Amino acid sequence: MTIQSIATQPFDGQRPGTSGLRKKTSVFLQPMYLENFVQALLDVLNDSLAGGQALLGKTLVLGGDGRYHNSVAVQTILKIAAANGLGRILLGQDGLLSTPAASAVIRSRNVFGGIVLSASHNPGGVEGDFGIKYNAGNGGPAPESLTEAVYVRTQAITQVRISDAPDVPIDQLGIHWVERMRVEVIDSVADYAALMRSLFDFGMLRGMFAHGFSMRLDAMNAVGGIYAKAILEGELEAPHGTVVNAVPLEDFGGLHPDPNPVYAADLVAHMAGPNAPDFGAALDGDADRNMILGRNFLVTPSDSLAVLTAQARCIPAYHDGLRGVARSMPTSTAVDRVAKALGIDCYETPTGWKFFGNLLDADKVTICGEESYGAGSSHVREKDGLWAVLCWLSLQGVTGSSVETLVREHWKTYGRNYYSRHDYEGIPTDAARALMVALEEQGAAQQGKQFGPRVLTQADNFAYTDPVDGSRAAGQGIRWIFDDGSRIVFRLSGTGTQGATLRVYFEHYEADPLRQNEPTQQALADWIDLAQSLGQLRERTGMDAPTVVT
Ligand code: G16
Repeated sequence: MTIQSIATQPFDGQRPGTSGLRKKTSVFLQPMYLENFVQALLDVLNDSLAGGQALLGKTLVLGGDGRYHNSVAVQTILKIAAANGLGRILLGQDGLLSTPAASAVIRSRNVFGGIVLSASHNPGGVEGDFGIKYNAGNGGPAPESLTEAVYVRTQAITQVRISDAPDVPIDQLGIHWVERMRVEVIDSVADYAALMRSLFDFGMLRGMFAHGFSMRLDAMNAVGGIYAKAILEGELEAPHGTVVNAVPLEDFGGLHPDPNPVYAADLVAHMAGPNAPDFGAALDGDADRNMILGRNFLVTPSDSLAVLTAQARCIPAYHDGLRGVARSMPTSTAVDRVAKALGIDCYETPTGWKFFGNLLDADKVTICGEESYGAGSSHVREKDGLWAVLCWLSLQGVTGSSVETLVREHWKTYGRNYYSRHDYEGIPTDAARALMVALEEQGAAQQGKQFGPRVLTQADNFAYTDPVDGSRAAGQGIRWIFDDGSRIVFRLSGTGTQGATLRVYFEHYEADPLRQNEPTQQALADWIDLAQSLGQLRERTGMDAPTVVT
């Protein structure tokens, strides 16, 4: 075994987006592409302490969502890590760790940080996407200051240090070695399952299934299957078959592992059918996203966050109440009303889980959530799909109410925030940038004007100052806010890998219980028309209609 220095040249565009570096798999398959990025990351981490030896002897967690190239990438990273002086790697068995489980392992074992291989909800396979992200010692996504430093480093890289050691048998639990670096292959589920046991009343949940409660969890052939099987069918003794699409596959069996009504259409249909179970849920590629359904009833992520906040005391971990809550800017303001009623703070952050990290670390918030099917709490520093499922299971167990009843009762108490997101995918990048400039100008020009029964009172581009460290993030999405509190928000996705995706978010508040039962698109029709006419979306995107509506 020897450590080699291999000459390399920078690749363009290795700048991490909303959540790590995500590209087409074919891009990652280029010789040295992954190697360059990992070396740049380790260089930056090394330099983070004076003397430039920060990583010497340190431990990193490593694992991924099991998509195509996962196991090859794991071996490459082990060899680069060993050549760069790491002391130990905690590797999920078979190279598997969900994003929340990686966060849990980093925290429970108190290690330096971790590398997660995932392109999240994006499709996998040779034709699909691949990704890599770094999580810091708090278990959360690296802050932008670090990812930006890594990007800068990728643009100046000249060599990669790598061992020529043989591959590690990553399927075998226990201790292996690469050079002088110890590789501990750990059970991918154990730390995470122990954490869930500490948060929820597993005895009560087990009792629900023993008394015939039925559910279907669609793991979408992704890594969440191993966690859902072990916890739901294993520990909670839900009937065999409760978890479907439970075996992680390299191409997710051709599914697009994004838990929303469009890509989890099978589950939605099943929940509307004659044999629908009491409760339905789906997870995404790396199991940090979730979708919640009742019988023939879909819960929007924004409502899910609001209901969880209102009912958190049903769950043992939150019996004593919440410190505060946070949501990303495009997420509906439903949770704001709950926070107000509870007398706790509610923070509005830019899109991206990394923005919740400081608030959680400073104990300012306990629960966070996003419109993009993400929710989580202070138990880790990532969103956590199965945690959200266990929360909803607990709510149903403690209250004896169905998902639909819980949501309808919530609307009666707090009002309903009708909410929808329209995506326009695959817009040429330059056209998308020009569109955003035009939308910002248009908003400014129309501010103060009347549109039907309402006035556009505020039009701006969202900027955020972190209340903990004072860091600032500008240009985080264009907001058109009306005098009745309704909003249209425009932003470009930070997770796509092809062209640009425009996301348009619509929100309208309805306090009157008699007007809370309209179909969502109908209830939002005024705003959808306005976005079209003022924003000239058809002309500017070249598309007659959004490609995805959720
Ligand atoms: C990532 C981030 C989320 C964020 C989402 C938004 O999710 O972790 O915090 O809400 O991206 O994506 P976009 O920029 O495309 O709207 P994930 O699940 O892809 O890691």
